[in-house]
Amino acid sequence: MVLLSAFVQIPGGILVRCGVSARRKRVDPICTSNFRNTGSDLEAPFTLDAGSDEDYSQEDVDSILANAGFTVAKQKPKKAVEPESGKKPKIARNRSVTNKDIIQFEREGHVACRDLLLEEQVEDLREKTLKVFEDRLLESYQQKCSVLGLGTPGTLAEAKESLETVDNDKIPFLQLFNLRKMNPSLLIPEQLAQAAATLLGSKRLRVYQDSIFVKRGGDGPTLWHSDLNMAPLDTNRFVTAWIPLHPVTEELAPLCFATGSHTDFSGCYWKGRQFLREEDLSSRYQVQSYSPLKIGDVTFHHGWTLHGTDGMDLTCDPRIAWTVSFFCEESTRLLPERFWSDIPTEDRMSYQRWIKEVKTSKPLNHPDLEVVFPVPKKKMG
Ligand SMILES: O=C(O)CCC(=O)C(=O)O
Ligand SMILES: [Fe+2]
Repeated sequence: MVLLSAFVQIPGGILVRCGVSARRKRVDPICTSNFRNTGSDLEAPFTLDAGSDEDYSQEDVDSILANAGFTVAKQKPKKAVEPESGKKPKIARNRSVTNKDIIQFEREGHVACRDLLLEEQVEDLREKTLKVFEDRLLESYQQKCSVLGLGTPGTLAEAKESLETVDNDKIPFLQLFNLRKMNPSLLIPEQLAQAAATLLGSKRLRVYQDSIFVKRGGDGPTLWHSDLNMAPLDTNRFVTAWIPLHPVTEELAPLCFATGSHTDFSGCYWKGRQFLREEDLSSRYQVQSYSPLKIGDVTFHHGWTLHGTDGMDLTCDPRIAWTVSFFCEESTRLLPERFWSDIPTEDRMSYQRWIKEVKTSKPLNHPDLEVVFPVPKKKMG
């Protein structure tokens, strides 16, 4: 299949960017919200399938569009990325985000991209993230103690002793932030950044944080929450990729999503933002997980989507996931008075460094929040 893109004019004089499948002779409009968000600049991220075995000219594309009743607009489409003949594409790509994925993400606030990553990529991520996690175990325990109001213990033994005073059910997982900063060879896979940019309809994307979640046998549920509720960002354009580092079945606490909650403005008035955390949400939302998930599958949830998990049975092996959260570059830092008062503190260890160094209401161009899309040369996996 060859995918190219072109701008076409639909009745009313509106320009829409379309994906054109020359072999299948099909034209699919790219999500119109991308078009709206980018205003008069119609460039939007669009994945081109690099594994083509046939070459189609612009004339072919134009004639497909004309047959489909469209008028081809003057803007030139981006050139399709073709691998050099006889060579494999540099980044092995199992699949990329489809228009259906984009629409599902916009409507439901979550989507699973099966086989987005290659098995060897996930194995590499597992090895590197677990090594950092083991080396920094104390930090992870300190974060947990601090979130639970138990201060900052100086040793692992002290931390474990403190946590023993807390009901297991109140400890959802061990977590460590920004492992990519602790091991520079831990790279964000290109497919991930590309997929996130496509889902958000963003031309430039930064990383908010990466994080490992180690949910051990006997750990309690991950309470309902939305990631943006904990992030000091002024934005609606934020997405988290959840990457299981091994196959995840229903017993291993897959992430569950409250469908449509990212656009449910009245949800906060229903039970109150904090009270929602332990609520059974099934009377208001369709709650969905994507289990079983296999290695290479990735789920994406919007920054405002409510999500959580069940607790883990005592006999279960740890369930381990690595996550990367991305936001569109035009987002700004929230004013302290709008943020600090009643916001859960889970992410504080993650942002405490850069938050002091960026001005409120200004673009977040801090080196800790690096640009990952467009994909920088050399820096990604
Ligand atoms: O893995 C978990 O239990 C929680 C993950 C989560 O909250 C997230 O990815 O945003
Ligand atoms: Fe989350």
